[in-house]
This record gives sequence, C-alpha cells and structure tokens, in this order.
Amino acid sequence: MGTDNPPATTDSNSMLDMNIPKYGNDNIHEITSIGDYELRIDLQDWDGQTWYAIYKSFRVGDESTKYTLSLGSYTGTAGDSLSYQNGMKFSTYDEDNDALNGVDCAQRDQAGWWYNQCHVVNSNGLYKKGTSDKHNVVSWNGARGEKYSMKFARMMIRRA
Ligand SMILES: [Ca+2]
Repeated sequence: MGTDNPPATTDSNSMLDMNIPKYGNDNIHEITSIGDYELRIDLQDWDGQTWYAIYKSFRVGDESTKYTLSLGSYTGTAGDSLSYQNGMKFSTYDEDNDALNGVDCAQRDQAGWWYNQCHVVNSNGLYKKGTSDKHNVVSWNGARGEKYSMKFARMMIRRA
C-alpha cells in the first residue's frame, strides 16, 4: 500500500486542493509565502445547488502568528462570509485563539479553524446531511446559513 499523494505544485495552471490532510498549516504557510496566491472555495448543497467564492489573495502566517489568515478581496456567488474571519488566528480543540472570551469556539463548533466570535464559515466542521440544529457543521452563512451542512466544500489555492 503506497501513500501516493499528489505533489504540491506552484504551477500557475494548477489548483492545490487544501483538503488533502498533508497540507498542514506549516506547509500552507510555506507555500503561501512563496508568492501571491488566490483562494477558491467551491460549495454544493444536498439539493445540487452550487456556489463559489474567490479571494484574490490568501496567506497563512507562521506559527508565531498562530497561523493568522490573510484574505484579499472577494468575488463569487457564495457571499463574502469568510471575510468575517479574516485576520483571525487558527484555533484548535486544545488552543483557544479566537476573539470570543469565555467560549472555546473550536471546541463548541467542532473544528480546527480561524474563529472570530466565532464563525459564519465552518468548513472544517462536522459533516452532516443538510439542516442542523447547531453551528458546528460544514457551513457557509452566505449560501445556506450557519446551521446547514454542505454536501461538498473544497478550498483550493493557486498562484495569482
Ligand atoms: Ca475564546
């Protein structure tokens, strides 16, 4: 059994799929430090409707910044939801770096993610089938609201 992961590429025509587990934050920081990258998010709900969001630049800071998210301007159909979390540090279950005192967003909303107070996008959240009674699902507020789990969510980057 091989682990035949596709190689990371900086080719301007290729999109790098951010959902492949090997691309941890240190690696994403390294890649996005090489040059200018744009971010594209593709979404699909359980009824087959699709959306996209493009952020003209995308960068993740290094460990000393707690992997701070830096986004450029938005275009797309999904709504500019992720900008609410622009400039935020990355939080995990055991590290609360969010902007909400008294609540650990990563624990409550079930993901490692760039949380503010806490989120309107939760792409690393729990994978459920559509409408949920909680905010902890794979949601994008501008598309289906904060309590709807997408069937499909993909983040990709490429050289701008
Ligand atoms: Ca907190």
